[in-house]
Amino acid sequence: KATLSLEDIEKVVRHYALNTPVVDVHTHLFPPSHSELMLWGIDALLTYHYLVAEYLTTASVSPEEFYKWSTTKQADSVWHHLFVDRSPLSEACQGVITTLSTLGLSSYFEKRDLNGIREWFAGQDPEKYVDLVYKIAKIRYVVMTNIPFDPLEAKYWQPTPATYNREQFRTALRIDQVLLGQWSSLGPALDSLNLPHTLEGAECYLLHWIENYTPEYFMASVPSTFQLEDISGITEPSKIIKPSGGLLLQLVILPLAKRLQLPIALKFGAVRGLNPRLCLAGDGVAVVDVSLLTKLAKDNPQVKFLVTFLSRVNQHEVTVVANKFSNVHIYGCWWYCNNPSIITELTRMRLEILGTGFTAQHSDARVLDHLIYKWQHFRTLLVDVLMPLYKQLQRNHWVITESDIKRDIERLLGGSYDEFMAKKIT
Ligand code: RAT
Ligand code: ZN
Repeated sequence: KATLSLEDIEKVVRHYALNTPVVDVHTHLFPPSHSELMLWGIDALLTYHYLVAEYLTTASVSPEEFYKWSTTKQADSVWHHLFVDRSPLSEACQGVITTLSTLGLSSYFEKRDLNGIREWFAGQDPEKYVDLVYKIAKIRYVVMTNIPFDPLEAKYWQPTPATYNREQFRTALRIDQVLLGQWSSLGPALDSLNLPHTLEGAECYLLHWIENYTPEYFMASVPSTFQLEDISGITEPSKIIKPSGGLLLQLVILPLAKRLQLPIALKFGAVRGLNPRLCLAGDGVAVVDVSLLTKLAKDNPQVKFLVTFLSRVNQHEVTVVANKFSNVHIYGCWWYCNNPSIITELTRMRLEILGTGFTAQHSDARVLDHLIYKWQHFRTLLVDVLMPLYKQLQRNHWVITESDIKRDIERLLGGSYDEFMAKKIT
């Protein structure tokens, strides 16, 4: 084997980090078949909730007033406030600029010509635009977030699912309402299938949607108030009416996950409605107790857990948990951790503890075009994180080939996820 020179290592790492097709394990995207649910284009980009939060902290308009406006008016206002009156320095603003620039629209920048940009998007066909964005961002496939409790979404799946390109979009069964034990949503959902408000009813409901979606995994945001229950004294589970989120997880989700070999993706650390006036833009972050994950992983060795944490403070501890349990797989730098400074630190730390046994990033894209900047920004940072590690190996005479680097980067960008999903655990 011929080892690469330091200079060649740099070239090869850059090439594969920037060009390897990725699996995007968590997004909020929908295919064109889901019409209004598919968000794309400049107005959707400008009204992304990350930007709305940034805008509302300094604009002289109340959240209530802002949310009454049309999307076009909201987008106009965000553009003027954050891109014309100020430089777009934040990561969310940089994302818009990277996206437009990559699409070849930088000629509109000098005049800050939002309407010119709008005209360009108006000329795109949604189906072809998906292909274009996938090509630019080099996406193998994305996993959607499919919420059966949302009637706006459910109508695209029932009675039979809409036709879309299943090679581009895969499904995930999102069950936040279940972990919350939110019977105001669960009740009507179960009623729609004439099911009782019991553990069995909940199981039948989930089985119905698993058959409908054929999901990759269950996904839920773990509420900061979430608690496991003491189930040792429960003799007649079928008699429990409107069980809590803890009971639903312990007596329905975990057994289903084990029986069907369906992993559970858990998201820890979001504080919903930190400022409720901001609606979707109002969620915050909290440091959480990682021992809940450890307990779940230890007590359920035959269930796979995909996990991500929102607080930077939790990252080191959870990486150690993933280093101890083969049924725990870390994915992505989530939301408030999806900033270059934190991505760099997190990815380096994870590599140092886990090698390539994790999924380095997910986009969390809500707008199709997000795939462009979120992946471009991450890929560039990955080059800088990997370089010193390969250089150190090379200095110590470890033979490094192009195919080694290709293999490692493929793992970080989706291969480790595929391996985790496919492996047998006992
Ligand atoms: O990042 C986001 O867009 C958040 O609003 C959340 O949706 C988060 O990613 C989640 O899936 O809970
Ligand atoms: Zn998300």
